[in-house]
Amino acid sequence: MSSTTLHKSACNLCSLNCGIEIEVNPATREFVKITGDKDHPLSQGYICQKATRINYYQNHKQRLTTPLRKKSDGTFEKIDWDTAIGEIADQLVAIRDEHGGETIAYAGGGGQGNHLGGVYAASLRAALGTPYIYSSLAQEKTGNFWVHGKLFGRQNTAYAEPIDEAEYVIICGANPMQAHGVQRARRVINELSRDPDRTLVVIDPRNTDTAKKADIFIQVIPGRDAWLLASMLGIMVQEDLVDHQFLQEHTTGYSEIKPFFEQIPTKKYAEIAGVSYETIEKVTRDLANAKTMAFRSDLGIEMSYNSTLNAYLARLLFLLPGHFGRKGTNHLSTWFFPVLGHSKEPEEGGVTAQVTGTRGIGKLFPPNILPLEIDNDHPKRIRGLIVDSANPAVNWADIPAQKKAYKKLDLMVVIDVAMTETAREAHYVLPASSQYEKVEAAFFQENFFHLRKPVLHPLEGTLPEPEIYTRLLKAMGEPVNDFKDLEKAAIKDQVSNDKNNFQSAMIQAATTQPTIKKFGPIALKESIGKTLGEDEKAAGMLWMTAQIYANKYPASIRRAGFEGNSNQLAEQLFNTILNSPSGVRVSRNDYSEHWNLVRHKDNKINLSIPMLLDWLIQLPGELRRIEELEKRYPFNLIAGERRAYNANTIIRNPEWRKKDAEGALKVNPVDAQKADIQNGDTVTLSNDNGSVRILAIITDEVPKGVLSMPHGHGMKYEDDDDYQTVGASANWLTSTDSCDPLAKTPYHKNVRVRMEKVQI
Ligand SMILES: Nc1nc2c(c(=O)[nH]1)N[C@H]1C(S)=C(S)[C@@H](COP(=O)(O)OP(=O)(O)OC[C@H]3O[C@@H](n4cnc5c(=O)[nH]c(N)nc54)[C@H](O)[C@@H]3O)O[C@H]1N2
Ligand SMILES: Nc1nc2c(c(=O)[nH]1)N[C@H]1C(S)=C(S)[C@@H](COP(=O)(O)OP(=O)(O)OC[C@H]3O[C@@H](n4cnc5c(=O)[nH]c(N)nc54)[C@H](O)[C@@H]3O)O[C@H]1N2
Ligand code: SF4
Ligand SMILES: [Mo]
Repeated sequence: MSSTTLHKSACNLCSLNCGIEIEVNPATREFVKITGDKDHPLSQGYICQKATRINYYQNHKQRLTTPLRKKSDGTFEKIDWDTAIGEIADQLVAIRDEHGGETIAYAGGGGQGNHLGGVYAASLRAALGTPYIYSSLAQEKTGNFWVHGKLFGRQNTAYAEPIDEAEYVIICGANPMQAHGVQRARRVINELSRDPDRTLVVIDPRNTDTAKKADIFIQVIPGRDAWLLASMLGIMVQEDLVDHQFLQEHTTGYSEIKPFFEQIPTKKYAEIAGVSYETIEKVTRDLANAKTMAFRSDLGIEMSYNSTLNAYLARLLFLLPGHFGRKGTNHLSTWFFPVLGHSKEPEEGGVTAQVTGTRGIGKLFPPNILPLEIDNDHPKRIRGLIVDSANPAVNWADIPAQKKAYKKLDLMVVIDVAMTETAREAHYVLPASSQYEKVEAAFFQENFFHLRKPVLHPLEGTLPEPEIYTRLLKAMGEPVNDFKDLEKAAIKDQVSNDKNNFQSAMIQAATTQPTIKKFGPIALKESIGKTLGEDEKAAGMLWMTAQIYANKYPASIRRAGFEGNSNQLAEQLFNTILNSPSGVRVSRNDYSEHWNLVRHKDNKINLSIPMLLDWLIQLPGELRRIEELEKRYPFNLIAGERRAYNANTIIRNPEWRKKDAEGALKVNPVDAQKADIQNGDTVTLSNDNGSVRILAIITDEVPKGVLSMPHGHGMKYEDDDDYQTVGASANWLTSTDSCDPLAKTPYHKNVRVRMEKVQI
């Protein structure tokens, strides 16, 4: 019997990144057993059923083990790394030099746990001279970020929703019992549900596992949240339930927004939203009077009609009664490892997309415009596309439009661990080492950072992304070799236990080597990184991250137990991170300092966003538009439900699912009866964009006229010689232009369709 080894890491299946312990058989590279890591400061041993199946991500038939190049007949041939890197670098340089770097775009950015590579990708983008990052985040959260930019002064303010600490909790358009989004979600929701002194309100069109735990379930009509939230704000303003002292101390603009909410016909709007007026009147009064109230929202209002307006109204709902910036309320925080930026508005000179003129938000561009930016004859259309850690050909809107657009590209490169649907569209495919074969990091949680050490050496033939980007830059002729002085200084520090040589060398390099800024991560990887060992050298860049954070937030770091001046704090942080296999709390909040995090000059929240107030008064017109659509198609498809066995498209082998293998469509009994559908029948969903076939299950969890299908299905998995598609991807039915006018986030929760039974 071969012996196994035990390693700490994090689950990569959702953004919580719970701590896990993996028992590995080094001989076979199999993950024999996965349990929760009790030492993880946040997850504390909690995992959900999905994490135990990570071996299906790590080991499967579609793992890539060699670079591939597409031949003229559309099939792929294996090529060696040097050839692949050399040819891709030449083609990138050729596109940049002939058409401009801005005609090359980067798509992806890490999914749920693959992030360190992104820093090195930034060096490649800098060398190419392109600001264009298309990201899955920009099909969900950018409306929120834009609103944060207006309210708090910066789009990239860290923002937290502590539903575990609040007395009154509203969950709107989120299903933490399945999708999590909240640490130890099932425990937190169960505790909330059981506690007679706390209240849980759930707003959802579907009677979800979370709704079943609620004290009050508000079953809104899909896509009508803007009317519901406006009605609640109307009640709040008209009954003067706002906290005037809070508004005076911490906000500006209440007098400007007040008239808009004084005019809301609250009863009519409740009726449009399909909810009981008495219920929302009670909820509004109670939330205003609660000692603490937290509000959690997610895709249910981000991927539906009026998405950016929803983000604004939802925030006013807790800001007006003063539930913000205290323990137990939503609040701002700090990022140790910032993944976002702040984009200026187009009229302030902010970068816009070349063809459609779309604004960037948080320095990201929305997937919904990507096909439009490629598939046209504009001189600045996208000609080169690098996709890393994303599978847009299944996950992003309008699969047919994407496939058509990709054909128009001069160069498409996909960097992935698996042969995905997107990889099949590419000219070159580069095999990455998995998230358990390289040093990686998890940091989406507040005040927290988890450096995940490799559990295995890279699978033969694969490379970690930091290495891929470094090689590409070298092959492009960029000066990324020139860091010997830094390396010497780092080694000197390591040997002498003195930490000053490296810092002085970095200061020196900053003045003498102008490229250090562009290639900083590589410089750190190749110097201080080398002292960490070959498999972990990519973590070298965290040295700089720690310096910047310590410089900005020394008091927050000290509250987490670190000591000394900002240099000492940075060194301690860096070393503690390197030596904490279960992750580290890097800082702690003190609410007395909270308002410094609001980035407007007066440190006050700016409540008035004229563009969204205009939108608010145009809701009646929006209703007419929706009603027209509803006439054309009888059903509202919620296209992308999170269930027990889906995890975006991170796990490809369908055998990982213990149930719901096909990802069935949920149909209300009345609708099923009308269309003569029995449990297990196959139905066709169709609209102008396309059609899919899907298995139906009948349940009153969805109301009449509403269908729900899961996200994360419809992948092709190799089965002997056959490629099987298991379940359907909703994105055959979604269109690029069915999206929010401002943030361009898709209306995936409001896909209008017809449903027919497939006659056999
Ligand atoms: N099991 C599992 N967990 C996951 C993922 C996964 O693939 N599988 N993916 C992860 C990712 S990337 C994300 S972004 C999160 C998303 O996490 P969530 O947003 O919590 O999950 P969803 O199921 O997409 O949608 C949330 C809820 O919105 C409701 N909804 C639909 N339409 C409307 C509407 O018009 N109004 C309101 N108020 N609600 C509506 C749905 O019924 C659903 O219950 O989940 C993460 N967690
Ligand atoms: N209709 C509809 N569409 C949706 C949604 C919906 O609700 N409805 N949800 C949307 C949401 S919220 C999201 S976040 C997106 C998710 O869509 P994507 O951003 O495409 O995310 P994943 O499916 O997680 O794809 C991650 C890819 O990264 C690869 N990968 C995993 N580990 C590594 C690694 O270490 N290195 C590299 N290079 N690659 C790796 C995986 O093999 C996979 O191909 O889907 C969106 N699409
Ligand atoms: S909640 Fe998310 S991170 Fe935690 S175990 Fe489940 S899928 Fe993994
Ligand atoms: Mo997501």
